[in-house]
Amino acid sequence: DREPLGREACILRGFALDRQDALLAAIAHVTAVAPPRHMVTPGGFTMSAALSNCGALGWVSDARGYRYAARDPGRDQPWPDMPAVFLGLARDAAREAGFPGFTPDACLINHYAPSAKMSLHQDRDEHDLGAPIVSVSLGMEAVFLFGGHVRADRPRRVPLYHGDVAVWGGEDRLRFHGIAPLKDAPHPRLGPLRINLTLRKAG
Ligand code: MD5
Ligand code: FE
Repeated sequence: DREPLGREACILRGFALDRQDALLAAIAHVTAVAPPRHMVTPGGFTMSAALSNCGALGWVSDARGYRYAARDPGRDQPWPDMPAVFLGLARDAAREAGFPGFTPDACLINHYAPSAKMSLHQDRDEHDLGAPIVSVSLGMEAVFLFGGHVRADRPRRVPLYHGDVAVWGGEDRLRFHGIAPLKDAPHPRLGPLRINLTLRKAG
C-alpha cells in the first residue's frame, strides 16, 4: 500500500520484503569489496553513519566538499557495479509511485548503529533534479524526519521499518530530511544495524 508523504512523495510499506534475501546478499558483496567508511563533512564533522556506494557514481564527502565521484577514495578503485536486484527494485518502486522509467546510476549505502543519525539536509548534488530518489530501509527501525523547503520548517516524524521503500520526486525532491538518533533496539535478522539504500540518478 501507498502511504502519501507529500504530493509527489510516498512510502511503500514492506515493498522490499519479498526481495530481502537477494538485497542482503548483494549488500554483503558490495560492502566486502568497498567497505563502509565514516566520511568527514566540509565543516569538519565525522558522520555517524558509515557509507559505501555502488554504481557508476558514488556520493563522497571530505574537507573539500560533497560530490559524486567515479572512484572510491578509500581504495582508489571504481565503485562495485550496481547489483541487478537494486536496479529492479528501484525501477519497480519508482513506477509504483508514479515515476516510470527510473534508472539509477548511483546507490549510496548507509550503515547506522544505535545512536547514529543523519542531520537535516537536502539532496541537491545530483545533475538531474527531475529524477526521483528511491530509498530502502533494512534492519532497525528509524524515525525519518520529513521537513519542508526551508531548514526552519518543523519536520514530520515518520517511522521507517525493515522492508519499507520511500520515493521522492517532483516538488518533494528538495525537501529537507534526516534520520533521528536510532534507538538501541536490535532487529531480529540484522541485529544492532540499520542499512539504508538511496538510489539516485546522479550523473
Ligand atoms: C537514510 N538517507 O535513511 C536517509 C534516507 C541520504 C539520506 O537522506 O541522503 O543518504 S533517504 C531520504 C530522502 C532522500 C531524498 C529526498 C528526501 C528524502 N526527501 O525529500 O524527504 O539514510
Ligand atoms: Fe538525503
